[in-house]
Amino acid sequence: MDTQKIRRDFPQLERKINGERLIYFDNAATSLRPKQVVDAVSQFYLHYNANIHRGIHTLSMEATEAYEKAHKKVAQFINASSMEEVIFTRNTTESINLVVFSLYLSGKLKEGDGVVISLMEHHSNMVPWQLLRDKFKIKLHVVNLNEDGSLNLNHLEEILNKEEKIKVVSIMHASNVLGTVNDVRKIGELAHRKGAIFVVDGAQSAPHIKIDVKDIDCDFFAFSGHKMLGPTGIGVLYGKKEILEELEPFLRGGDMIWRVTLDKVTFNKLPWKYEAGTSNIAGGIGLGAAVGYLEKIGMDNVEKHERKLATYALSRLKELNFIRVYGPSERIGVVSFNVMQKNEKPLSPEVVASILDKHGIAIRTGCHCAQPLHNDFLGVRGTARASFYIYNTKEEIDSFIDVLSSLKSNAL
Ligand code: C6P
Repeated sequence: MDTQKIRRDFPQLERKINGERLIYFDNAATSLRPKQVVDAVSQFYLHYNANIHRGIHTLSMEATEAYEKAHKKVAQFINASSMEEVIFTRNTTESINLVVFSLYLSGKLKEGDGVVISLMEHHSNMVPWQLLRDKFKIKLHVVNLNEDGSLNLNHLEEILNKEEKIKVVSIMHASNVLGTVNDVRKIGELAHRKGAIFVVDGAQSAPHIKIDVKDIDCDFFAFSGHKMLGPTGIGVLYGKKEILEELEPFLRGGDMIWRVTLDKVTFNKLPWKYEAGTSNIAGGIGLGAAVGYLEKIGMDNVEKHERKLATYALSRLKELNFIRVYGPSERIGVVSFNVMQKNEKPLSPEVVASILDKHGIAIRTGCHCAQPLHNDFLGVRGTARASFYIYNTKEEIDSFIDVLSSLKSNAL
């Protein structure tokens, strides 16, 4: 993998921030986009802009073909059986909401039924299920974590053995705070043994790890385009065909119908049954280009590169005894930490981030949309987080460590 060659595709990396060359370590929030993705989007807008599935004129057919081709590319990327199993949404959040409300509307979840999530979940895989709990009396069970930030599989088994009516297990593949990669094959096995539907939040795994939905054997897999070089406003929900056929769509209107009378509606074929209204056509085409870009590099190479960076960052951070790092040693390229003061309280992560920003280094701070994880497990209000991607280098990590080192004498 030629990182220097890859970097040339990302003009934003040339930017100077506060007089310093940008070091972009905020990839878990959103990645940068290569020229190839921006070009694919602008080609659509400049040369064959038209609505899809609605015209027989040349432009509409070209746009339809490109949009459908993007579904096919994504299907291949995650090893889905066909594009019928690939629904384009706005993002992971919308994908999970689609699952939640389609299951409820279809009567797959009723009062007294149970859903299992975990304490490490992002709000996107927590708040929609809480709505079912609060409004429709669905029971919500939360799996605890082990001390090192891995999922407590014994606790999951305990819940599945004890509770009779568990209908859904919905767990993240990789944590946006701890970097933990969950054993989704094992979790899926346990869920299916119970007869439950298995939903995976893949927002932090699809950009970084080769995904094979058949191998995971999940029923749903949700992810976002903008974290994997694609445009914002485009996301994916993979669903097993037989389940998608059976469920009712919750977003309704144009394009998702086959026939409408004043009394009755029949739905369009998959995946359009779940894509109501005019789609984010340019976004879908851009996502297709992003997937093509990643495939050229090879997802195994992407993962190897990031794990190397994460291991290097962890070893360098260990040199700084005033830094507390959260999460297990085996992880994807996400490192959350706090700078500890002499009084054992963390220095505000926002102060740490603004000092890094002065040196052109972009990281994220706060609770990363995982407040229960911070409050009930980490015991801190927030953390600072560096997250890596294909264009990041060890040298950038060295610069990051240099700035952090200076905090010992300057800030504490
Ligand atoms: N996490 C982060 O900085 P959306 O916003 O819908 O594209 O993705 C939501 C989401 C769901 N699950 C996980 C594990 C995630 O990490 C995210 C997004 C970003 O950590 C923004 S909060």
